[in-house]
Amino acid sequence: MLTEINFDGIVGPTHNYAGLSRGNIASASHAGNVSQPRAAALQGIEKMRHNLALGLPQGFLVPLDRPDITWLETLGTSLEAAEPHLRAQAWSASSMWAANAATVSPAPDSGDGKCHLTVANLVTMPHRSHEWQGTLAQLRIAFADPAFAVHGPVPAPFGDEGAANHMRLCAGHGAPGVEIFVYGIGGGRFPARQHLDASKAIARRHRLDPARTLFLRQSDVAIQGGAFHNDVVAVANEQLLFTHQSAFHDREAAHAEIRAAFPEVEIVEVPSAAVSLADAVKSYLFNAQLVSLTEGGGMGLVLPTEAKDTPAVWSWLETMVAGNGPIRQLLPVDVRQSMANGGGPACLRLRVVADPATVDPRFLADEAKLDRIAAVVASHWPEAIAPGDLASAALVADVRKARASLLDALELTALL
Ligand code: SUG
Repeated sequence: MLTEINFDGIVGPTHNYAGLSRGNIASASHAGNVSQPRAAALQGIEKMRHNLALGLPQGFLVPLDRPDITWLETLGTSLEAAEPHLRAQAWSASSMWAANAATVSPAPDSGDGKCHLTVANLVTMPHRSHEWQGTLAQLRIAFADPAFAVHGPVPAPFGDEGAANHMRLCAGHGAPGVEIFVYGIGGGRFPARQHLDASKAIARRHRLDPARTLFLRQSDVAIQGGAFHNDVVAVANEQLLFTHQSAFHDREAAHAEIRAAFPEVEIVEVPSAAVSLADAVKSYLFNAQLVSLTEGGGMGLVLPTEAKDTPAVWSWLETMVAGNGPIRQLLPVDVRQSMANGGGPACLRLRVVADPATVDPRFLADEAKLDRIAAVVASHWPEAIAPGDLASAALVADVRKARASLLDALELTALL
């Protein structure tokens, strides 16, 4: 049976705050702070447990090999000799944000009846531009079954940031959907990371029906306000689109296109007058996992605790759930370590609609496996990383050993 599985990126042992993402306000404002990789990974594991307890199928992707010496070698340098900005770019644990791992088109949407995945090239940000190789290696193992078609990246220079700029509307996860690609146009102070040509290439490769595929422009106001990905200002699930008023370039035209392609859509829009764009970005209200609860429970919003701490946001949400709308439950989770680098609950997961029996079981989670992962994290992940530590050879040895222990525990040493 086709069902939605959330694959969370396990936070890697090199998680640190180097302020690498221009246009990502949280990343810039926490630059130079001391990170807590162990706490970060444990927060992510608790989120997975939380979602399992809701009855939601859960999978994961493992951290990449960082610091990425191979990448530094291609730049003619090494960990010891690299300039500090390149060294930090080699160390980043940014693959934790699995919403940027790939774009996924479920089988019912595709002309060949396969679930298609295109690994994201992430070319806009140097520290993320060398993620795709390690991510693709995992996707090829996890989704090796003929039910899937796994594609390499769209070539540069067409920037692609994966599912973070992609939404799907459907009557049910296993039914044919309308896929919405949201792209940006550059030119402002902050970069637009998703190119229209990349989105169109993915739609062609995934054999999507043009009548059920939309390309909508993200508003410049949103990008310049810190929404470096569309999933910072909008999220969809089944027939529901939950969006901020300033998400799209031409709001009326965008809503009209969506309604024409998918007349059953319900658009829940948060007006700027109730929640400013700044509060939406700060609280990551829209970077929630909008999930279908079991047994006619309606939908739930798995939100960062920051949403609760932002008065305008929380009062709007409380009023909304008290009404008769599709979202019935507000479910805050603590992912503060990730949030400080601009990654909320939805950034940490990649949604794949598939039959779990077709997924390599090594990438699927249950409580017992999460216990095993948590035990490795508790004994091997560094407690703290300060900016100066990135030059430490001892720390490099520690984080390599930490990752190897995890891969060993998960029987994924092929990824070493
Ligand atoms: O690409 N942060 C990530 C956050 C990605 C969030 N994902 C989604 N919205 N789906 C980014 O900006 C910060 C890294 C640093 O500064 O060290 C970073 O890469």
